[in-house]
Amino acid sequence: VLALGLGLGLGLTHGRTSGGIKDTFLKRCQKFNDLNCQNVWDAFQRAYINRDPCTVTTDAYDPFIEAVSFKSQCNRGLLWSKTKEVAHSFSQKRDCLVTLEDTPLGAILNDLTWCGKQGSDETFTSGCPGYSACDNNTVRSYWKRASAAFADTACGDVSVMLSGSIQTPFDPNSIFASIEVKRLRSPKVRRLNVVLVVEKNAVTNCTNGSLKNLQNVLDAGIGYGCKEVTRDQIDKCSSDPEIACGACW
Ligand code: N1C
Repeated sequence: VLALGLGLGLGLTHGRTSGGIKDTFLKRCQKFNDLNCQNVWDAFQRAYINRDPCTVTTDAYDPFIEAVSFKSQCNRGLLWSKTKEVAHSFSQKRDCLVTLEDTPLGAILNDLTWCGKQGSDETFTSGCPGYSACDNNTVRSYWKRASAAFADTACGDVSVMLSGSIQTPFDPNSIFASIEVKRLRSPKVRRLNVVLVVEKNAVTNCTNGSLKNLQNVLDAGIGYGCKEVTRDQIDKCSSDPEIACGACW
């Protein structure tokens, strides 16, 4: 019993797919009319099938990323870090800003967990190592690779929603800091606008030290702006299409 308990606690059990993730994947994929979803699924699986779930590199997803290439998002790209829920609730209701999850690469895999196992040709959806359990984690490598592809399509003015409820809104360990910012290049990208989401429990503002670091690592020639915007203001704009996007903040 102790061994079983430990096994469960350490996440060593493997849940089998009963077609669950494949069904979800294909259903979400089919909303995008121009995709051959069976091919897309095959390319996706090839990244991690029959591999130890801690040895999947970002490159493993290259064929999948290529199968789902997407258009560039001039002046509409919305990045986020620690603000997933508010960023998506806004971008899903308003067309003026687009997150990775509004494109096939993000929409198909949002909130899913998957991994393979050496010696098996199945996809597992439980018992996969946790997000921070290992460097070449199957799911983490995917978000790193997809985020890089999304940042590569950014051009013009780019927005990022960061959280004013934490001490380090620009967290060097985040995907936003470690992957996306580095791929924003002048002159293709003109400006980065930080929307610092301020809720009642706010602990910081646009003078935050980590935001100075953000300005320092931006490619020379990319302009920078920061605005503190209350959660209420964002929600109001999400739900009222009459408000012009440019007047939201
Ligand atoms: O590490 P983060 O955020 O800074 O990553 C966010 C950043 C966004 O700009 C997105 O473009 O990277 C992209 N991205 C996703 O689109 C995404 N969807 C779901 C990164 N991670 C994504 N996830 C999951 O959210 C991922 O599995 C991981 O658990 C979080 C990243 O959250 P974060 O630290 O708030």
